[in-house]
Amino acid sequence: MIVSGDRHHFSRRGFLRATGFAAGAAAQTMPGARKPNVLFILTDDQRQDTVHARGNAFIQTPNLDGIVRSGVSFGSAYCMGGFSPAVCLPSRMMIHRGRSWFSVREQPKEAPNFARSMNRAGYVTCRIGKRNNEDIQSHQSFTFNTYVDQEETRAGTPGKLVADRAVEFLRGWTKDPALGRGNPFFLHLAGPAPHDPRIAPPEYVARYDVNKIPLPPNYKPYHPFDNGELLIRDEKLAPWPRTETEIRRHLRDYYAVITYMDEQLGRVFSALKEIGEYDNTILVFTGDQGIAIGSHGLMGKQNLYEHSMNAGITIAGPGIPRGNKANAFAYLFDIFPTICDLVGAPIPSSLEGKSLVPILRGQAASVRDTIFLAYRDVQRAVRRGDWKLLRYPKINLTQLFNLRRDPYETRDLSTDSDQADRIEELTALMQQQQRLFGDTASLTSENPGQAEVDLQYFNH
Ligand SMILES: [Ca+2]
Repeated sequence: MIVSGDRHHFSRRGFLRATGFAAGAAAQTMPGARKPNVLFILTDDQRQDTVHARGNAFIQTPNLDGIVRSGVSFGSAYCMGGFSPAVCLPSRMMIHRGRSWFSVREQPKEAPNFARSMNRAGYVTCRIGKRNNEDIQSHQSFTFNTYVDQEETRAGTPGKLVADRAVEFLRGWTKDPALGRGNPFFLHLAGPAPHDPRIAPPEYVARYDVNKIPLPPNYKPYHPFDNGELLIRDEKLAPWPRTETEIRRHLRDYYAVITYMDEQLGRVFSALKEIGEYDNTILVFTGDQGIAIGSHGLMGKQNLYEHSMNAGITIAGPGIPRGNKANAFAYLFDIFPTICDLVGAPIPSSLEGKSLVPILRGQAASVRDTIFLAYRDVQRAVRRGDWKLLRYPKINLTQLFNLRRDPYETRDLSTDSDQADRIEELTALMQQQQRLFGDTASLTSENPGQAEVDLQYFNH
């Protein structure tokens, strides 16, 4: 519980006592001019297209719009996928450790992580967020860490507690020399919103007319085949067929939570301005991955379509161009080396993530020409240029999409005879990426399962 007033809050010990933050490593004071602060906002299950300024005319997100308009947005920035249905976990491990999901689990405790690099660069590091399906081990490297999951969910105020504690931290940072002023801060907000249960205060729900919410262009009542993961929890959040009424209701609740959360983030931005640090803070915003909610007849994030894996990244702040869109490919695990690069901290040589700074500075058009996505051993995808190939090895099924002409992945071109060479080429690229990342999964089954979906079975 947070105690109001500032009598003892933000001395290191007092801050811990007052807020329940767990103490980890301390920053090392660096001589010379102070580096920019970093505020890294990682939302949970937030689709890239749920920000007004990114082109969703229906949703209200004035504060996230502010970041998008003042920075560079990477529109092809992917969660690489996951080794478990709780995709949050592998995604967050990859983000904290700067590694792909094929190697991230085998890292020794002393391996590089985001907070450790920022500590060494002289930052006071503070993480406020969820505990469930997070990289608990990496949290121990933060100077301060606190968990909010249960309280936040119980209260039905998604994002409020995270913002409360962030504001407390920022105000405390200005007052205690042991905490701040001498050292810049790295504040990482990783709250549980807008993950389900999606419960916003009623006045936020009332802002959205459930009958008018547009369905996603790739809305379908059913997924056309068994993608290997249709029986899990997320897919049971709505019955089959996914009716338009049901999906609109889910989207209304989702949007209401995002709007409420956006307002809470606005309080954090106000606190940054109040302490005079807004212009000296690099803002990074992404979701750990997206989600389907009716797209392709799916509800969850256990698939490799764009709405589920392409979460987008926006970076804004000192020295970063305003209102730009970057077409370059990125993985979310590029954020760690990118921030190190931006603040002049050494990038650990073992990382698989790459700095996006050459793109931000206009020195390079891209740092990757290929994106490889993987979900357990049941789905693989590869993207190069406008083309994306998806492969479902358990049923020997392939999809091919041209994302420039068909960004919503609705026209599968895999059976077009004039695409045979392209499929061969992209399959070889997929195999090459498998070798690169140490992925040993087979792309073909000798005894493939049934692709058709038995609806009676799935609705029980
Ligand atoms: Ca998530």
